[in-house]
Amino acid sequence: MSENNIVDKVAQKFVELYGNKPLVVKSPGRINIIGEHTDYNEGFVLPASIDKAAYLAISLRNDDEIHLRAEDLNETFSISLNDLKPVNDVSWPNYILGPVAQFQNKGIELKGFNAILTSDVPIGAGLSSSAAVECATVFALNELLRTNFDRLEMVKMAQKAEHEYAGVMCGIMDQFASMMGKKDHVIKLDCRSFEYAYFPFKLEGIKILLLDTNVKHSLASSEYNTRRKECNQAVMWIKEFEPNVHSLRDVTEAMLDKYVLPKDKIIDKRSRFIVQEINRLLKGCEDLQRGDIYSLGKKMFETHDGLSKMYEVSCKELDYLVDFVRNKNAVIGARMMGGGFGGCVINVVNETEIDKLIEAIKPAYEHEMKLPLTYYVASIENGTEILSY
Ligand code: GAF
Repeated sequence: MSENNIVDKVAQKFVELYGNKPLVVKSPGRINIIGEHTDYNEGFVLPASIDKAAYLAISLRNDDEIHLRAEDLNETFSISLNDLKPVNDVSWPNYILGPVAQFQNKGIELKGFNAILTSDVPIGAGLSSSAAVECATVFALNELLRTNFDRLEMVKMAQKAEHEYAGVMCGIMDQFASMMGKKDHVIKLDCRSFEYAYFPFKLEGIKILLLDTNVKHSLASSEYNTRRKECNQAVMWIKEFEPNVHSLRDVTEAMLDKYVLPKDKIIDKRSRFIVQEINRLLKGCEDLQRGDIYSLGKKMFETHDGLSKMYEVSCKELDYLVDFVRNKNAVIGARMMGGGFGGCVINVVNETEIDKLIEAIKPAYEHEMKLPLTYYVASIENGTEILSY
């Protein structure tokens, strides 16, 4: 469905249900070219917002009630502002309530509201469907309550919402990409200083193809939090001898050899991947600046191998897809994307070869994994914006 149709449909439904015209905010999902699990280690990432987004239609009420509807699930949920807390039995309201709590935490006087959510970001595909909803909610409330937070502050509020209401101790990448995206550009973000630069990413004859495994293994969020702890443990060990080290961003492989490897092989593997990945991204940005997409593509395969064998956040479905496209002319670079344990493989591909590739890989995957393979050609679009008032 086109964006205009989505907005018309959600606005019309809103009028039917609540009797007034809503504000409609769109916030997109994201891809990440390279730099995975580096954000919470104060490294760099290279994401972009895409043409799949969450849409929130919303208007304030005159009381303390919050009335929510998830249009795609045909579910509703209500709560009072005075009783705000994470919900246990369903997850989607948390991506709206978490952001509301951030306004409360800042001492802002809130009002109740009605909202309808609809989204075409596939859930569990590693495209940040949850960050998209969080960013749409923060942005919409900032507008309606006239709180004037800047985009970076809103990114931080959306990230905190994920920590507190979804229980995933995520880094800043997903919310930053959703909020700050720019059409046809990737964002090189320094996750320590929050300095960022846009790099053009629109190459003649080259497309981004997302292959969705349609699997999300349940250990995704618990393993995510475990990886964070493993990285922190390595930093603690190194810090004892190297006081200027604050995060894996400051660490070299020589330091890992000296202080981490002798103590714990697993923690060494995890942190070594991060140290290598930060360097790989920096070199990958140089490739992009030189227009050498083939060199960047090679690094994407290296990233996948590191995520699979060292960081151990891949799974057999993701590995199958990456191995299938390895050494195929159609594919310049491919790797699993996002937190891991399922979701999408991002492929940088030659446009003319896409149909042939799908014809080969779809039946092979479906036969081997007994799961459907879905695919999207993603375009890079602007970040969070108001679509209608
Ligand atoms: C998830 C998290 F939300 C991000 O912050 C990031 O750490 C990513 O996994 C891995 O790079 O999407």
